[in-house]
Amino acid sequence: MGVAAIIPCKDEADRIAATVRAVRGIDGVDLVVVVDDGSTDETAARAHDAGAHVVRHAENSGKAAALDTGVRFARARAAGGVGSAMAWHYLFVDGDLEESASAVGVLVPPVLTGEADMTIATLPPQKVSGGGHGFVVRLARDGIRELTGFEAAQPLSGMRCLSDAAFDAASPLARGWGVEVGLTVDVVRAGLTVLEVPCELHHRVTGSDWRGQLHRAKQYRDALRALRARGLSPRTVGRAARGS
Ligand SMILES: Nc1nc2c(ncn2[C@@H]2O[C@H](COP(=O)(O)OP(=O)(O)O)[C@@H](O)[C@H]2O)c(=O)[nH]1
Ligand SMILES: [Mg+2]
Repeated sequence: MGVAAIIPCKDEADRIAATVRAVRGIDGVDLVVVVDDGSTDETAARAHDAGAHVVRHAENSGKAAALDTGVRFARARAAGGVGSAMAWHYLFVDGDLEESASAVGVLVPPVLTGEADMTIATLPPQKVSGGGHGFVVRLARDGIRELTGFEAAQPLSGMRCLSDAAFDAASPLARGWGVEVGLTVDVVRAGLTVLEVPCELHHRVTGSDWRGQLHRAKQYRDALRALRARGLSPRTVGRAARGS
C-alpha cells in the first residue's frame, strides 16, 4: 500500500512550495500531487519546483473536482508501472498549511493499520481567529449527526487520510465545498470507521472581509446541497440557519 498525497489548491503561490516540501517529508508518502484548479498566479510552477507532480485544471472546477483529478492521476500511475499492483491510500491536504503540513503525518498510521478507514485532522485554535463561520460548522455538524449519528468536532476539516475503499464509498464526491461533509456521511454510512485525530496545523484563517464572507456563503451552499442530497430533514436546515 502506498500513500498518495493530494493537494487541491487555487492561487496559493505564496504558500504551496512550503506545503509541498512538508508533505514530501512525511513518512510513508510516495507520491505528491498538486491539483491547480485554474490559478491565475504562479502556483503550478512553484509546486513543480518544490518537487510535486502538478495537474492543472484549465478552468476552476471546485475542490471536489480537484480531489477527484488527483485521485485519478494517482490511480493511473499505479496502473502504469511503478508497483503496478499498488493500491493507494489518499492523504488530502490543503495548500495553505506551509511547514505545519508535516503534522498531517499522524493521520496515516490508523489507516495503514486498518484501525480507521478515514482519519480527519482536528486543528488547534488558530493564531489569528477567523471571522466566524460558526453557522456553516453548525449546519455541517448537525447534518452529519442526523444522517449518521457521528459526532464531528470539526466537520469541515479538509485534511484527511482515507483508504481506496473509503474513497469509492464517497464517489461521486459531493461537489465543491460540500466534499468534506459528503465524505464523512458516505464513509460512515458504508459501515466504515471514521476517526478524528488532533493535528498541530496552522492555515490562513479566512477573515470577515467580503472575500471571507463569500467563501463562507459558498461553503454553506455546497454543504447544504450535499446534506440535502443525502436526506437531511428541513428541520435541521432551519435550526442551523436560526442558530438554535
Ligand atoms: N480546487 C480548489 N481548491 C480551492 C479553491 N479555492 C481554494 N481552494 C483550496 O482549498 C483549500 C482550502 O481553502 P481555504 O481558502 O484555505 O479555505 P478554509 O481553510 O476553509 O478557510 C486550500 O488548499 C485552497 O487553496 C478552488 O476554487 N478550487
Ligand atoms: Mg485554509
